[in-house]
Formats: sequence, structure tokens, C-alpha cells
Amino acid sequence: MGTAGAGKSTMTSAFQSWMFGQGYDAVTVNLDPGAINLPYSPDVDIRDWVRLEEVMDEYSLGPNGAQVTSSDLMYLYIEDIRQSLEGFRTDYFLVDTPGQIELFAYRDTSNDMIRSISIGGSAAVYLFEPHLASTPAGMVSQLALASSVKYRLGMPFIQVLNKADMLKPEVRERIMRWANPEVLYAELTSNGGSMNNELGVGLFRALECTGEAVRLIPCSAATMEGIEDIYSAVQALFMGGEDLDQE
Ligand SMILES: Nc1nc2c(ncn2[C@@H]2O[C@H](COP(=O)(O)OP(=O)(O)OP(=O)(O)O)[C@@H](O)[C@H]2O)c(=O)[nH]1
Ligand SMILES: [Mg+2]
Repeated sequence: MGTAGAGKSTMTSAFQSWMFGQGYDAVTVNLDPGAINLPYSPDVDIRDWVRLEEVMDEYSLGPNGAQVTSSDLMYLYIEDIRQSLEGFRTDYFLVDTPGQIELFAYRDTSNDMIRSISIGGSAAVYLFEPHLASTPAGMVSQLALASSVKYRLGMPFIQVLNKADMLKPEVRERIMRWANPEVLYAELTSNGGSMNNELGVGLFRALECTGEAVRLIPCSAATMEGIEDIYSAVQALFMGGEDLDQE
């Protein structure tokens, strides 16, 4: 998951390639009814049931309204999709989600669908767009969005600083230092911070209250950096760090 253009589809493709390279199996699932050119061939494809263009035509909607309606229409096919997934003998499903996170993650129907297809446990991998997260104010906004998605989904949540290859080393190091909330707070409230106001600080305080550090795994589909770290984070969640395939 992640904001529009955060690299979800590219990561799905790269992750599957990495899995194959390691000798693991992984099945790809596309849940974006509006996907046009996917960089992978989905094994299960929501477009077999619901297509954004057809929803736009049929209900005379624009792309965003159609995305909302599509989320609700997908719900009608939950059982079919679930059966399709159950037809695969695999340990891992990699699920690519639609671009507009708010049109997807905040809807009850999407939540029900995610729960329904969570066969044997699942985790959300949330991709942060690096340019949106490279200032203290941008980071606080991105964290607030990610936290609200996490709150809606109620499932294990892995946060990724995606497209890390696009960040200058000094910017990247600065972002990683924000794992310490005191550092982020100091920069947010310093004269150089662009969000030196009560709302920004209040938002930061609300996030701080959750007691969660800003853990971001730097990752890139372009260099394949960090993909193994996501895999290890998933293993740690479900298998206490032991590799699923070595069971
Ligand atoms: N440099 C770099 N570019 C990337 C990376 N991952 C994706 N991109 C580029 O980012 C753009 C968006 O990638 P997508 O994978 O389509 O992003 P998405 O989140 O699936 O987009 P939507 O489904 O439209 O929301 C494409 O031009 C990709 O080539 C990466 O790791 N590094
Ligand atoms: Mg996509």
C-alpha cells in the first residue's frame, strides 16, 4: 500500500522476482481495478471482475468516484476472489492495491475484503514516497496518513522508505535520524522547519503518544536494496524470525 505513485506495483514485481531468485514461491494479486500497464502479470487480477473504465461508463462517474464504487463492487466478488486465491498452493501472496490510498483503505468494504483474503495471516507493507517524506513537516504528514491507514486496517504494519535510490545520501541519513522522535521534534520546531506551528506539533505529539518509533526500512525496486529486510520483517512477525520455508 501507499500513496499514488509510491511504487506499489513496481515493488510487487520486484518482490516477486526477488522471491523467485531465493527459490521461494510467491503469487501476485492485483487489487487495482484501474491498473493499465502493470510491470508484472498478476496471477489473480481484480480486473477479471471489476474494471475501472467499465464502472466509469456504466455509472457515469469520473475516475475517483469510479474508484470508490469499484471498491464497493469488489466486495460483491469476495467469495470468488477468495476461492481463486485458495486455488494456489503457495506460502506467499503479494497484493498490490489501488493508487488512491484514501479511496481504498478507509472503506469498510475494502477492509472486509482484506480480512477475507488474509489467508493464514497478513501484513500491510506501506510505502512512503521519499520526496513527500524528506522534510520534517512532510514526514509528520506522511506518518499521520500511514497511522490512520494502520488504524483502519488493524493488521501488522511495515513501513518502507521507498525509492531510496532517489535520495541523496545526506537526505536519506537525515530521514533515518528521525527514528529518534526527539530529533524529529527538534527539526520540526527549529527555525528551519516549515511547520513551526501548533497543528504540526500537535500532530507530532499525537503520533508520539502511540509510543511507536518511526521505523522505516529503506528500499528500492531499482537497486533491490531492502527487499530482503521487508521479507525478514514479515518472517519476524509471523515466524518469530525463523524462515517459513525451513519449517
Ligand atoms: N527510482 C525509482 N523509481 C521507482 C521505484 N519504484 C517505482 N518507481 C517509479 O515510480 C513510478 C510509479 O511506480 P508504480 O509502481 O506504478 O507506482 P504505484 O504506487 O503502483 O502507482 P499507482 O498504482 O498509480 O498509485 C514509475 O515511474 C516507476 O518506474 C524505485 O524503487 N526507484
Ligand atoms: Mg500501481
